[in-house]
Amino acid sequence: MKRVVSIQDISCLGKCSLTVALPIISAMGVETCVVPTAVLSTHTGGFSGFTFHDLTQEVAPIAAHWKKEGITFDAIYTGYLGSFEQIQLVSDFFDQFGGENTLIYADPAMADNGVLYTGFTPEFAREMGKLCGKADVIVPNLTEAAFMLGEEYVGEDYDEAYIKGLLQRLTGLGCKVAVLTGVSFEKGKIGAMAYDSSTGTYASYFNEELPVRFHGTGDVFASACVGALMNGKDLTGALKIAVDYTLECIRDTQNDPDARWYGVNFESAIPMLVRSLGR
Ligand code: PXL
Repeated sequence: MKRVVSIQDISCLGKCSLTVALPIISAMGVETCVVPTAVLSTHTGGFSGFTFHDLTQEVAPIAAHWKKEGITFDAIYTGYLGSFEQIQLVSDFFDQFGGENTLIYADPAMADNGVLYTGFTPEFAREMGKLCGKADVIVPNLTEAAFMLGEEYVGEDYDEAYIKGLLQRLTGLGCKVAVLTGVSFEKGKIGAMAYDSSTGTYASYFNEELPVRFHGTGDVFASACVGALMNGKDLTGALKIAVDYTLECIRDTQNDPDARWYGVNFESAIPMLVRSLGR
């Protein structure tokens, strides 16, 4: 069985970060270890008065213990990080546990729709860009990509040439593969496009775009995509599984009269995700 470690916060309610990564990657038949970087009562997207308990001081001791135990990982999956210090610690974690047999997979979860999430600055985004430069695969959305590169966010006004250029500039940060999420070239279709700088090839996959937006879909996509890669899928296959699953989650949420505004019904779509692996 493959073993992934996910390093990000745990938002106790709100369906994002570790409460999404753990169930999704586990359901895909992959052991999921965690390094919780902070405990929040909820995510920061739309709640006010959330609690925040920083766990930065735990990261190095957890890593040291695992090192002593001789633990290795097939992938290191990083998500939302709360400070420059955490970025540095995660960079150190890559140095300690990275290697030929370990996929470093970074989701620079920090922005959407042209704006940074509460508490982040453009300087933080550039630092996250440096961390992404150490990864094998990164999965930003268009806003995160622009902030990491210090570029203007172009909104929905772009074409395929722009996305290809953006992907190349992202791999210029140092990562091997860049995946852009939330890409749409055609009304009613949305998906992901990737560039593998080691082969100079692009991959993409699109499916239906529903006229709704929910919080947490980036984390759902990132978790399903790394789970698919750990199941031996190639890049195109992983994009397909992650896009189709994210769409199914959004559809289930849209069709649920009791759906909560703060996340998607990723749970009800898990059987579909597992079937899509063909296991
Ligand atoms: O979904 C990314 C995420 C993770 N963790 C926290 C967040 C967010 C997005 O808002 O606030 C704490």
